[in-house]
Amino acid sequence: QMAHRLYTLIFPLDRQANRVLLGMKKRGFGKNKYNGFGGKVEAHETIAAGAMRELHEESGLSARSLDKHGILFFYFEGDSVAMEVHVYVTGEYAGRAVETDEMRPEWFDMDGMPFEKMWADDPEWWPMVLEGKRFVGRFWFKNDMVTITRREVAPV
Ligand code: 6U4
Ligand code: NA
Ligand code: NA
Repeated sequence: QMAHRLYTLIFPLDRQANRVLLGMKKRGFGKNKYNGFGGKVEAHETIAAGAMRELHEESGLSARSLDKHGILFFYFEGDSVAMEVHVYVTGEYAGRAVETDEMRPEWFDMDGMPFEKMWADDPEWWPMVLEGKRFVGRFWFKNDMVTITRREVAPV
C-alpha cells in the first residue's frame, strides 16, 4: 500500500451569478495554473479545518460552511508518495477575495473554466461538481505532470 499525503482543494461559488473563484498560483507547486484554494493538511487539524484555513490564507475568505464533493488521488511516475486531495465547495463565506503571496483571485463563469491553464485532470471531474455529484478519481501522471497515463473517475 502506497503512502499518501493529505491535501485540500476548495472552490468558493457565487451560485446566483453562476461563478466560481479561482486563484492563479504565483509560486510553488502548480505555479502559473488556475486552481481552487488549498494545501497540505497539518497534523493537528481535521481535513475540513485545513480546507478553511487554506482558503483564508490564500484568498482572504472565511467559509461558513463546506460541501464535500470528492476525493482525488494523484500518482506520479517514480514518486512513492501519492497525493490525496479532498475537494470542497462553499457557497457561504465572509470577506472579499484579496490577492495574496500565493494566489491572484479571479472569478470565472462556472461553465467557462480556463481548463487550458489548469491541471489536466480538472475537466474530467469538474462537471460532476456542477451536477452536484460526489466523486472519487484516481489519476496517474507521467513525470511531466501533464500527461495522464491512466484514469479512473466516477460518481459515488
Ligand atoms: P506550501 O507552499 O508548502 O505552504 P501548501 O499550500 O500547503 O504548500 P500546495 O499549495 O503545494 O500546499 O498544495 C497543492 C494544491 O494543489 C492543493 O490544493 C491540491 C492542488 N493540486 C495538486 N495537484 C492537483 C491536480 N492534479 N489537480 C488539481 N489540484 C491539484 O485540481
Ligand atoms: Na496552497
Ligand atoms: Na499553504
